[in-house]
Amino acid sequence: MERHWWKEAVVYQIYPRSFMDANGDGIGDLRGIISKLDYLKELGVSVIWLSPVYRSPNDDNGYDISDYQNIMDEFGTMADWEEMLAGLHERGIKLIMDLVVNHTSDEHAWFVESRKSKDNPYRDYYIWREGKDGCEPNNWESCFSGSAWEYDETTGEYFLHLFSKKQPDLNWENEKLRDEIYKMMTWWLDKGIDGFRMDVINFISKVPNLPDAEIVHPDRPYQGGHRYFMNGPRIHEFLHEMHERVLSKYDIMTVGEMPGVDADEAALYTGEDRGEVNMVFQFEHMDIDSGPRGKWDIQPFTLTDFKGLMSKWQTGLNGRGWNSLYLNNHDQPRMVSRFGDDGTYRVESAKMLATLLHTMQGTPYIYQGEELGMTNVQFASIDDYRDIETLNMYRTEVIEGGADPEQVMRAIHIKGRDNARTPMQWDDSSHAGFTTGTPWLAVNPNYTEIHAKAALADPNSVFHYYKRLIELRKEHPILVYGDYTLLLADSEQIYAYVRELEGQRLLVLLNFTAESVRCELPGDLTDGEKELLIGNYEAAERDWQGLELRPYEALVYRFF
Ligand code: TEU
Ligand code: CA
Repeated sequence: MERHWWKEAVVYQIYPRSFMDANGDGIGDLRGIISKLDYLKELGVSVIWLSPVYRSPNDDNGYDISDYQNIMDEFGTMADWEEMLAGLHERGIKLIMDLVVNHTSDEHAWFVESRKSKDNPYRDYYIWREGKDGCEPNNWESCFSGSAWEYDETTGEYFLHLFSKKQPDLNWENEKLRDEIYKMMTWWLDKGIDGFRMDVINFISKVPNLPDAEIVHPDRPYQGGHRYFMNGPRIHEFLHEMHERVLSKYDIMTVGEMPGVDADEAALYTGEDRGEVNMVFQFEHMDIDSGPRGKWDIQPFTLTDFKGLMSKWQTGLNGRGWNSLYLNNHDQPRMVSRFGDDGTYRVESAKMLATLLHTMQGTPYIYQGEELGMTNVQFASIDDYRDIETLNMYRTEVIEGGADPEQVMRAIHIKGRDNARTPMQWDDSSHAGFTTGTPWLAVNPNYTEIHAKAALADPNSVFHYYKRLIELRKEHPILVYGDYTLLLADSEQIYAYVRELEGQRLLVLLNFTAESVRCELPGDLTDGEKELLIGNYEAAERDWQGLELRPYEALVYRFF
């Protein structure tokens, strides 16, 4: 397997709106990030993925871009951005920017032109269709509820928006549009950035006649059209073209966010001889608790289900491509609340999950606050929420659909995206030291206990454990490149595996429960001479014949 810096990297995701507010308007900004560069350096991460900072009316917090080559007013200026980049590079940290090119804002100059008339030169930059019998051109549902089509009176046609109606989809069939995107990407790369995280990049190629989706939920007005736009007919061609024209000219890192991709498809996107992207950011393990009706249809899952999914990616992509390792981001609930225990064993389980992420094959991603063990939040009222996905769903289900508000709020508490977006908890002063003003989204009330200042001061904190994991990955290439073999596949309590590289061997043992669990390992593992690389409890003498793992215990051993 080829070695690359982006395989050995640990990425830290900044969601700028919620990271640090420098000017007291309640909104995180670039100068706030600049003030925390030493914190990032201290943690030891090698790459920052910065969620969008481009000009935007903020219908979807910057994922609706009205100008790709300017900075959002609330976040600061291009000079601030340049200072941030220089500050990162001085500290040996690379920067990858979010590239959102499946759609723009409806306030982007291209769309403003496009909607003016049917013969406008920009008309074909977007996906316009006539209605069908006075209704939408097809039955697709938007990812943010309702129809994926919006009627536009000026020309009497509909435009496609897979996300909000302020996020019209770009028409990648149009070569001129593709040229403009490549030019814009080159402009950013020439400013010195180190790569791109590509938003829903496997949605850009749609089946041209946009067929109706199968009716899977007859009780719903719209249906998921995924099979007609996920991994669509020209997707590999477009990505290869982008690689040839832009990406291949730079030593950069590219990660494609790709909902609905499986390991075989991922091998095509990331195969090293194919010239598309370096790694995928996939969702199979994020869908583990989603039922047939989607993410809000929350279902229980077992540890064996989870291990099965994770292992499928570990073995399925080994030597064929490259994966991202994550359990949360700005769209997902907090990992300690979802996969661990955010009560009694918050610290132990946050460290245990971190151990999993940093000891598998792939590139680990840390989402801001994860290194503190930040948790989900339960705001009492829908008025406390800001996320468009959550608000649209609530309106559709409760206000228009008559669903039980309590039940819907429960789902929001478990799955809502604002769980991840409450401001970073820096200290125990008001609003967690995030702002001197009123934060755009309230701080999680547990900030008095969970915050960076306390974590930095406590050698046993989640933060210092992450720091050690990041160092270990630099010291031991086996953590990055080693083969993975699952052990104890049927255990509902323990996640155990072996990593192997060039005659070296590591053993990882993770207790996913709040109880002590006895761990029966094969003889060659219990007998071999080994050293503890990292663990989330005080080191103790172990009886390997009847090994007991304490609640949420994590252990990583190296064999001699
Ligand atoms: O998310 C794409 C995506 O797959 C979402 O539908 C995701 O599954 C959903 O948010 C989970 O609830 C990307 C961005 O990460 C997200 O923040 C944007 O809202 C979206 O694209 C549109 O740009
Ligand atoms: Ca601000």
